[in-house]
Amino acid sequence: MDSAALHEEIDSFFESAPPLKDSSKVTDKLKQFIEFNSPSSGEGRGRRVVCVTSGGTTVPLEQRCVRYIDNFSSGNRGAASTEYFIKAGYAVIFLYRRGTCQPYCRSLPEDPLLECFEIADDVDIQVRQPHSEAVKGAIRDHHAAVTGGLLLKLPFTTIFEYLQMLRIIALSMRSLGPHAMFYLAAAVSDFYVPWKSMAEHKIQSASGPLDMRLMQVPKMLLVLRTEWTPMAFCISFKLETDSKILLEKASTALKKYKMHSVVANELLTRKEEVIVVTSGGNILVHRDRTRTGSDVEDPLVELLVDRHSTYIKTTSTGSLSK
Ligand code: PAZ
Repeated sequence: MDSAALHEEIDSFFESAPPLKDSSKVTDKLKQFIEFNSPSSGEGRGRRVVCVTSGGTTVPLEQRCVRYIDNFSSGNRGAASTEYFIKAGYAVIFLYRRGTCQPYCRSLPEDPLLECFEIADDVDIQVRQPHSEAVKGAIRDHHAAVTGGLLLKLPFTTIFEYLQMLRIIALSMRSLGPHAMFYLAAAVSDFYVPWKSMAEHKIQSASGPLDMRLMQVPKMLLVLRTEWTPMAFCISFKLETDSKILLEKASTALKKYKMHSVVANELLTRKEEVIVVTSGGNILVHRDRTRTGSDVEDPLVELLVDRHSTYIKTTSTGSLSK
């Protein structure tokens, strides 16, 4: 597809999408967060800022949505990576699917409110003993990240919300130049029903089998990379279930969307290992199997932070164009 046709598709996607609720609030929050962490903030922070996307997008089938198509992602990758980026000194914009795994909450039980707390003497609420350390740790680390201006959390549900928010974030991060990074771990829908051709009310089963034509979601990675934030360091993810096609698909994405790296992972082994595909070759990254509870995101983020440092050095000495 040529560039004019792609731009036309993207414009039509945004024009027909339902307007993002609270978009001016989101823009204000981003402005404050980026100014606070910006190298030119004058307050000596000068942190790098990474946008971590996490969780899957939904595709509504009805405007007053009862049914939708979903993309698989628990949000564990994004939540864990956020913690490691913050540990490495980054400020994180966490663009996440509502209801998915959250940073610092990974070691809590699935239903933390009901499982971690109990009522004492019919009056006070207290933490139940086996969970006390995990709850204290989660509250302490989460609070420190948010109040310290290191973590901004922005939720999405649909593909429309996700792409509108990603564009707002990218445009806001432009001023950070090479200090900005995108770590695009969200599982983003490939097909969607355009808002204008979508049924308003719940589709009725009495009308027989459902025939539905889905349009392709325009590929926005190249536009993000070359127009929205052309100096940012960009990492995308590629998930496949068939190992035979994984690396080829990842290296096609690397070239097609001009990514700095593509992290290739298989559904079944994604928590054990990933392969970082770069123009200089592929790097296998696996979790430290000698430590129980270690995360693959630990060495992965370390590698990418290192590469980002090299990128910043080379762009500021002018030896690398974009
Ligand atoms: O969220 P999770 O930890 O369950 O899984 C992470 C992942 C597999 C969604 C992510 O690593 C990924 O590959 N995201 C991109 C998916 C895609 O190819 O669209």
